[in-house]
Amino acid sequence: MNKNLKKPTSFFTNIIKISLVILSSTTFSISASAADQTVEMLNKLGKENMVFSKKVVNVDVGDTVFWKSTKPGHNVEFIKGGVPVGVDKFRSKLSKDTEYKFEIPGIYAYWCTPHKGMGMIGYVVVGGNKSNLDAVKKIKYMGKSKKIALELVNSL
Ligand SMILES: [Cu+2]
Repeated sequence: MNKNLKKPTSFFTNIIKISLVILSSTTFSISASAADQTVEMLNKLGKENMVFSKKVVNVDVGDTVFWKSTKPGHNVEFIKGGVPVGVDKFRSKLSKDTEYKFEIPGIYAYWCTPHKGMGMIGYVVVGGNKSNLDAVKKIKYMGKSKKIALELVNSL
């Protein structure tokens, strides 16, 4: 009799063990996303007009960047040729919060579509990978963004 009872007991013990493993890995993945970043879309920051609150953001692979539409009229658009190979187009709606989960390492250059010639540009560096820096340096910026881009790219 007792021997027959042993099997179900160990079966349930194993389920508890497996559940604990799943629970602990879930906890780990929550803490691993602590490097997520939030960038605000602003009309003014100090002496600057039309800016992202952080122009350069460094994240790990798998992290998400959130862009907050603090002031309306802005968006986020990845610049053609300014993102790692294999990354799809990304252009968010005007005046809306948006987010992007970065899965491919490298530099991501982006701008706000209406203000791309007014210096409203930004960069996300994923996984510390700068292998596409030469391509990013070749981006043709307009107006006020030219000088700002040059300084930012040299600081990456
Ligand atoms: Cu803008």
